[in-house]
Amino acid sequence: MVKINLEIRDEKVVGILGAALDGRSPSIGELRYLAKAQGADVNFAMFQVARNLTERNFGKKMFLYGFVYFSTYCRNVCTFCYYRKVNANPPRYRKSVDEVLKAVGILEKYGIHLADLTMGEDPQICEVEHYEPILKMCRQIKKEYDLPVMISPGVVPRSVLTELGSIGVDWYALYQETHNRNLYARMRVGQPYEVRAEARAGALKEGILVEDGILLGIGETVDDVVDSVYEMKTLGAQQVRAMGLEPQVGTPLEGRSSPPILDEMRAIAMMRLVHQDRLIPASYDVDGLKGLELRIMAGANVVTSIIPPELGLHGVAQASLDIDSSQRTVEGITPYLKRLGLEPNTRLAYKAWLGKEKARLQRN
Ligand code: SAM
Ligand code: MD0
Ligand code: SF4
Repeated sequence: MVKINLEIRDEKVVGILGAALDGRSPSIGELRYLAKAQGADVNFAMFQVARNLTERNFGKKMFLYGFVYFSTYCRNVCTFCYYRKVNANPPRYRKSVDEVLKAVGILEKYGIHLADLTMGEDPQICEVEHYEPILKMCRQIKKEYDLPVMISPGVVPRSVLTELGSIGVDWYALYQETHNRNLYARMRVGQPYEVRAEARAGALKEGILVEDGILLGIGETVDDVVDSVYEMKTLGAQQVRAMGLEPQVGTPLEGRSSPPILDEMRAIAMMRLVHQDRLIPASYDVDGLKGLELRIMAGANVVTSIIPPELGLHGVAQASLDIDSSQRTVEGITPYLKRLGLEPNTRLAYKAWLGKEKARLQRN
């Protein structure tokens, strides 16, 4: 039994966290209890246990993901998103396959462990060119670079997932945002819940690893968060995330405030207790450097949304924060990791992790 001095008065919380430290994840009822337990002592204990589990599984090393938002056009009207079709504010651009290749080349030289290629559901790419540009860029990247690739293109037909799988694309990222169907319908307006959920299930069947995620600060209850933590487990997602809403100009949620960072930290810690050996990102894209350390201390083991400067690329929740000042780079964040006694992991270790997970997928 691992010993951590949990100075908390609530015996039930001590029992739940103690069991988690021994590798036994809380039951859904226990997680509900934990999610509602208040107090600085409970928070610190949760983060301490989550961090301990993270280091037991991944050591004092972080994986780093590069981010290439290659098309900001979108046919959807997600309530929270800056890039929703009807918003006149965001810059709209569509990078060519060559431009994406160049950006990935720069990220590769930085030493990132994975390139995340993301787009809005761009009608030109989806409907006019039938996803061919995505397939082409993935093929080229896999040919030119020895680099793991994640694709975040929104919902795509199964046939496209089959192609992506055969090209060797490693990950399909598609966030449900919430697993409460009513709340989902208000967030992803006009996008059927099942179609989105089935796209992830389809990707797993094609041998592609999957990331699911939730948004916080959109009107969810504590129970909704707990349900999501378990739904993501049921699906079998290899990477799970929680991001706080960044209210965007020109969207229906413009007047909201961001949820407290503590909510995000608690969600990350809860995910870590249940998804002990899965990947959990701390995104630069929510509030930049300042929140990165806190998210890591709550149990995250991947830094996402590293963006090469001067290529005119944008973030999702933070469209331009720190990009052209080169802070959103590996060099920019490494000193902050060092302050926590952490360092970047190696691409070899990342690939070994992917290999193990893919082999497990094939067995199932
Ligand atoms: N268009 C694709 C899609 O929606 O699946 C790919 C983009 S996806 C990676 C964008 C994600 O960023 C959303 O799923 C959401 O979780 C997150 N996001 C978008 N707008 C946000 C905001 N204003 N604040 C925080 N997170 C946001
Ligand atoms: C991030 N801006 O990691 C990215 C994005 C898409 N797969 C991820 C939300 O924060
Ligand atoms: Fe489009 Fe994705 Fe934004 Fe929704 S979240 S509006 S699908 S870019």
